[in-house]
Amino acid sequence: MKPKLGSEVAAAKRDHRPLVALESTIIAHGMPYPQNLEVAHRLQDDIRSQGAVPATIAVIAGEVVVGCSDEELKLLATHDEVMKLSRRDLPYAMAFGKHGATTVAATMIAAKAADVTVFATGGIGGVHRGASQSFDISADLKELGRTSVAVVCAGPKAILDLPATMEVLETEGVPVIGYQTDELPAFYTRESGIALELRADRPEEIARFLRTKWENEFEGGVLIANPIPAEHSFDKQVLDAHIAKAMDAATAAGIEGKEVTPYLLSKVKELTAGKSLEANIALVRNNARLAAEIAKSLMG
Ligand code: PSU
Ligand code: MN
Repeated sequence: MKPKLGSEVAAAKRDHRPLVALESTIIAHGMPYPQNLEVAHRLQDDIRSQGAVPATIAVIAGEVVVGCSDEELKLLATHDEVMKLSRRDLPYAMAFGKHGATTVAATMIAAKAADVTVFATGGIGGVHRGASQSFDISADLKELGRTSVAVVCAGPKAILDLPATMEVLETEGVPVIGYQTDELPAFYTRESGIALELRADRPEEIARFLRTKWENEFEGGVLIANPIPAEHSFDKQVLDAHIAKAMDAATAAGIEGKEVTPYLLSKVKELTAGKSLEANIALVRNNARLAAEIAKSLMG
């Protein structure tokens, strides 16, 4: 795959400046308009103000773009026919000239193709609760197993089966590094009750780990788990109750497959009177800043 580079990204590559990839599913399917467009811009600015260069990734009219322009962001945020693209969907969108927002899996593929190895997102997909019946396991996990990109996230969302998600990551050989924490964060909460064995307290330590991993031919991704800032964190019990309700609603409405994640997200937002969206924005921005620091460290 040969992605089209946005002008800022192309210039950054020429000047050997640090780059941070951003996904677009969060824009097209993860948040409502107009917040989604505002957030898309704010994340790019957060990365720039840390001295790195943002590369938002999507498919526009069949072309894989690394470094979306303002017009392309606007299209993703407002157009009503934007596909949600994971690994399996990417070549379809390319073949038929579709617009598509990239999930964590597809963003990793395009980022790697453009030699961008640090990527910031909100939460990754994982093993859904009830997966032993539904087989609903996000392609993000397999992608992390094979594609050498560091993904900075706030942990898998508690709508997922977290212990099962950790097991699959282990099977796939994906290191999960807690940033300044010994516990897996769970997106809206800083705690999950799941201990992490790998921890780093500074961006430089993460950069050192990535260099060691990839220079020694341990191909595959790394998950950096960066807890939501404390002032935005939800109480775990309260959140668990909302999630249980959202899942009941999803079952009652017969929601399946790739619709599940967006549905649960919007339901939780309703149940928390919008507070979950604010938290979502705060944690992605926090991840963008950390990713920029890691990318800078990797250059040095
Ligand atoms: N988590 C969020 N917001 C999102 C997603 C996850 O908080 O928008 C998106 C990401 O793009 C992730 C995708 O890669 O959902 C996973 O979808 P699925 O479970 O269908 O693989
Ligand atoms: Mn799924």
